[in-house]
Amino acid sequence: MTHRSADVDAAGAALILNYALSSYGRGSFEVCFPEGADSTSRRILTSLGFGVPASRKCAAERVILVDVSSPSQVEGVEFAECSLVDHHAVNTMLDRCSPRIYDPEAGATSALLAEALMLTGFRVPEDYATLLLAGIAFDTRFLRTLNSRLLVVVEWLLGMGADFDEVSRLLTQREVPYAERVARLKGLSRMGVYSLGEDYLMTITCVGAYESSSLRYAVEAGSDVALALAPRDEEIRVTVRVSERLVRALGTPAAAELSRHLAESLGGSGGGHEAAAGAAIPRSSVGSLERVVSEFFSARGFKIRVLERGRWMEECA
Ligand SMILES: [Mn+2]
Repeated sequence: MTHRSADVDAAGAALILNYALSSYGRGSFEVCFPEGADSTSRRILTSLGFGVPASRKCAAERVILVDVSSPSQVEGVEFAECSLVDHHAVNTMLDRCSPRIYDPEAGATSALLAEALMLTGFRVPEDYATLLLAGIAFDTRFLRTLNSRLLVVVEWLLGMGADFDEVSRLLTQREVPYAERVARLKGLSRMGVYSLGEDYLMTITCVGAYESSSLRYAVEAGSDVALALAPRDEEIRVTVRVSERLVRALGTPAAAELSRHLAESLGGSGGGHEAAAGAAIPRSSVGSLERVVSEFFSARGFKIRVLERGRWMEECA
């Protein structure tokens, strides 16, 4: 049994444990996910051809808790005895369950179980190997906390046929709603591009909605300052992002200051954080926006040049 809303690590660990125990042919095992699986694990389980256990009441005489670190994660689950497999740094179930496979250094419960199977000479089928690798990748944020022990486990899983390309694809893919994709693409196609001094770039665009989503792409594409304008009745909502390097170079909360400057110069309100902020300005002031942004950066020693005017101004006028 996993914790509530099983994540990929919990789901992978529970399914492989069930597979391994059932393979020994003794006893009867069943996997239960209290409150089902979360959306990422549902997607991964389905794509890899595993069924997604339905959300239901979990109850048994004896349970093996997998990736569970506290009683609140299994609230409502009925059991008399428990065993435990887990890797959380803090686990308040340790006294309660026996036997335990517990190792806070393991990186993921999937890694802990894969390692145990590897050391016993067990072989796992390809789809299970991929699922375990997905659990490991999920909990270690794509192996950012890699060490030689984990690398050996990953190598073993790859040897069993785990498909890392598939894991990356499944873990990074998010279902993006149609309207959000339209907003991002319109944002890109209308974008104006400006140079700020020698080494920095600014972009301005106009979208109907999903400003943050568009801005993420503007920043990822190289904007140090990115503005997304969205018309709302008589107002324009301006959302501002400033790259980490420019925040560092300026040494001041640049996004918030720019937003405040826009509001003060154009008549509106604005504020926020160093790298993310926003303002609302009158719709009639769109024609002055370029000039006001220019003033702001000139005052900080940056000369602005137009590299590509784009169509944001017409679209947001
Ligand atoms: Mn975990």
